[in-house]
Amino acid sequence: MNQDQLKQAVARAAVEYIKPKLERNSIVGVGTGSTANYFIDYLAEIKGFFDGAVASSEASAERLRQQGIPVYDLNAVDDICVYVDGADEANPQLHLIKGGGAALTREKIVASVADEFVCIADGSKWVETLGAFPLPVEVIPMSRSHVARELVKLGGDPVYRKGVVTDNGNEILDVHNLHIADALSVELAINQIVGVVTNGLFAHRPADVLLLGTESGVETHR
Ligand code: ABF
Repeated sequence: MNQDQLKQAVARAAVEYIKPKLERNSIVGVGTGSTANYFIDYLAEIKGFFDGAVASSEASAERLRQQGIPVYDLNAVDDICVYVDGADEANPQLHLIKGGGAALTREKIVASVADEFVCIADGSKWVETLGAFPLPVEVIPMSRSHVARELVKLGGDPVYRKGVVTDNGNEILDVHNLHIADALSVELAINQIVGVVTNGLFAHRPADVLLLGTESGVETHR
């Protein structure tokens, strides 16, 4: 199977995984990216089983609407039973790097509200130690150079993602060469830099379940 087929397999597995948990009034949190896009397409097949969705990006909201799934503002819902989203890296503790698609802030918000976070990823995302994938950091535009200097003090090499403006009107720094042995500490340290909106480490709110697409099938990690 190629990478795309592995993404489809985990997206399909996620729909099967969440289906028994859904009730007519359930709201599903939906992430961003190519794996999440497959999930949206398969989710449409069971749209009678739940009420609607909260999306982590404008792009996913648009795709959900096109599939006939009602999209709610997060402020209009009390509860999200499950959030399904992809990742750029995942380790055995189910700590993640996310944000390659620049949607990390909304992803972290929806993940923090959800009762359960189901991560879906092809096997290329599985790592022992996070950090080979550059860590995305969303910054308030006027603080970009200041935040970059502080990230250098933490041992990283930040690169401005030129031409990208997030759904929140902010900018992204991608931090290279971080060997993240202690994701909990690094997540906190970066959050402490003034001007940082969010960083792409999901360690304090890791995935609850990871559905990982491999050649031998979809593995479930908890
Ligand atoms: C989002 O999509 C991310 O946080 C991550 O950056 C990305 C994964 O992309 P893909 O599913 O296209 O590999 O979930």
